[in-house]
Amino acid sequence: MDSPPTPQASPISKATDQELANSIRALAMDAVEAAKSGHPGMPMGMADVATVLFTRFLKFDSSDPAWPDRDRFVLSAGHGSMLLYALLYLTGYHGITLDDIKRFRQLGSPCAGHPEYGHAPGIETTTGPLGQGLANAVGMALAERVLNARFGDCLVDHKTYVIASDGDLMEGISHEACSLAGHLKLNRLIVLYDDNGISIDGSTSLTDSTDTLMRLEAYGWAVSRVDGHDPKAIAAALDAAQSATRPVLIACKTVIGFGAPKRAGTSKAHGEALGAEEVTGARAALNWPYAAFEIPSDILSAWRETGARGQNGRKDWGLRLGGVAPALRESFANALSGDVPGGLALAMAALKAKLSADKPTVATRKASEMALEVVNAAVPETVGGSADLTGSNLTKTKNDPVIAPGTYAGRFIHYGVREHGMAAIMNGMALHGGLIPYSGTFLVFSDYCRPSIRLAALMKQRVIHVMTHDSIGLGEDGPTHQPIEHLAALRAIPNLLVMRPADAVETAECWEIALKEKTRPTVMALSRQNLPTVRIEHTDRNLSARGAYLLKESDGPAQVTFLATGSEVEIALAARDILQRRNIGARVVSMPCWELFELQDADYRVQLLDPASVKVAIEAASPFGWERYIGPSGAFIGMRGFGASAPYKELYKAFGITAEAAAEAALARLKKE
Ligand SMILES: Cc1ncc(C[n+]2csc(CCOP(=O)(O)OP(=O)(O)O)c2C)c(N)n1
Ligand SMILES: [Mg+2]
Repeated sequence: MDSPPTPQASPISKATDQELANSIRALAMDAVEAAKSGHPGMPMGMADVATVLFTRFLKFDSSDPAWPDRDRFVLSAGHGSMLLYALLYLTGYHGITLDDIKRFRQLGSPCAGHPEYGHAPGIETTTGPLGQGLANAVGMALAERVLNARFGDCLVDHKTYVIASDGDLMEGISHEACSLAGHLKLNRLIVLYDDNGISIDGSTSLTDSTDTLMRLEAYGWAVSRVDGHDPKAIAAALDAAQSATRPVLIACKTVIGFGAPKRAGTSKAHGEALGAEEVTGARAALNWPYAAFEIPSDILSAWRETGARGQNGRKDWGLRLGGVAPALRESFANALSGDVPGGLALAMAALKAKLSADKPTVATRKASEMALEVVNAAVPETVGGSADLTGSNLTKTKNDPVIAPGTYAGRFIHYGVREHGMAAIMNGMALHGGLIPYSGTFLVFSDYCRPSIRLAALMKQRVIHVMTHDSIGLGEDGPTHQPIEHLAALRAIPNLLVMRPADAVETAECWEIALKEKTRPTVMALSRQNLPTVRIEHTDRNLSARGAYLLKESDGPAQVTFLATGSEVEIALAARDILQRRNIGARVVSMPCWELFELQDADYRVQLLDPASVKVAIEAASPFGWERYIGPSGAFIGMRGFGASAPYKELYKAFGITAEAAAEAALARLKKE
């Protein structure tokens, strides 16, 4: 389509490849020197590769960083952030100025220590935790293919380029993400591997004997090796990559800290300022006689030309968009807007009314499947998946075709047993735009996804994790599979919604909230075991949206408030009945989402928790965090250690998570008063 031409010599006449690359090197050295902290080695080593990529291959237009059909560029080795900041400044993105670069790593500068999504246009994802960017890129490349299948070459036809380091490829997540990319034949994914043989501790030979090319080849990738300081060789490899039928890894042999007289090729170049003497020496060696932060105008204008190189392509794309059928254009715009269709609210209200009338006794994972049937019919952007637990997570609805190698028109991804990769790939899909990824695994394996969930929260991305088998209620699989501390650990992540619905109605409500949350990821903790419908009176209002609400008022003055989530709401209701039979007024508060509750005004929170009443919290998990709601005098009914293997009803009894125990705890505290 409109891929840029790929001539073998730099199309920019005013400056040589070397001058262009040296301007990156100089900015990196100078910024790190000014900050007295940072990583000069990687940008200096990969400057030649980045120059070839940006001047001849990458499809972008710095005046329109959000152009949907731009190529994505991911600097997975985020410690080399100055490479990206230099490129964004030099190519003319509005968002990073020379002054910002002079304030590298200082408070308020978009040039943060590691690239942060949202700090400046052109930063496609937050990187730094090694391996994550590479896995995000797999998600971006997958999203591109899925959207291409929906909207055609005419609107979606771009590539995803990655710069990845030794560390990126050593991380386990790179296995998960790259093996899936190979399986799915994501041939528009092109990784430039900074094969410098150095990491922080010294030579990579200290710890690694992997033949990385053989490894990636075994995953189904096309691999090649080039001298990373030879523009012609780099261009030839990138040229060949354009027509690949598989994902591509180009190992670029480079010298870390290229140009620094003493530190080049050593781990000393990795992560500290070079020092005045070394910087002076590098300037001489690189034949770069200019002052700190000075970029000669002919070199800067050559870079700016590069930044505008994609303008015609972008304009042509705009014309094509204008020329497609209006319905296609509209659905493309809807997908990119990230808004959920207005019809969702009505459809969910109808589902809730039916559920409240039918009162099904179903596991909330089953209720999630029921909700998803409605969601997926109303929201074309959702793309589901599971890490090899599809039949347990129930994330695949009836009419979801599977996304398979070369066949991307589906809506469901078999991620395989790759939880970490799955979560990072989902982040990449969300960052790409146009899709809403959701997935499934067991809640206990949230630990395997946690670094990526944290980054989704940091980047404000809407990804939805369906995590089933959410307590000892899963029964016989035993303590290895029974989450205990996981809810507390997830609740500790800022900007993450942790939802634990009590029944089918709350589950539908939670799905609606998660879909509408454009700037927060959600983990939905769902039961394996059946639960009764507790919301038997229908209201169109989404009660779960307040995070916690009064499910059952007391008869008579309230002396006790039971607080519960998920499968333990049923137990709270039964405990209330025990007390009411003894004429003790007790109310039940369902708390499907603490984070949303914390956002309510103080009046609502105080009233709901009713300071005058004795508080008993019930959750088949760690008590960690409940102190804030029950106070020093309240009681907690839940887990104090790991679970055990047995039928779940026996486990609830054995661990004392029963209505009787909850009622007893309340009575004991009432007596003390
Ligand atoms: C998950 C993770 N672990 C550890 C680090 C700390 N760290 C930053 S860079 C790096 C390794 C550096 O080696 P390499 O990736 O080859 O980068 P180079 O020194 O070649 O630039 C490490 C361990 C990190 N950023 N992320
Ligand atoms: Mg390295």
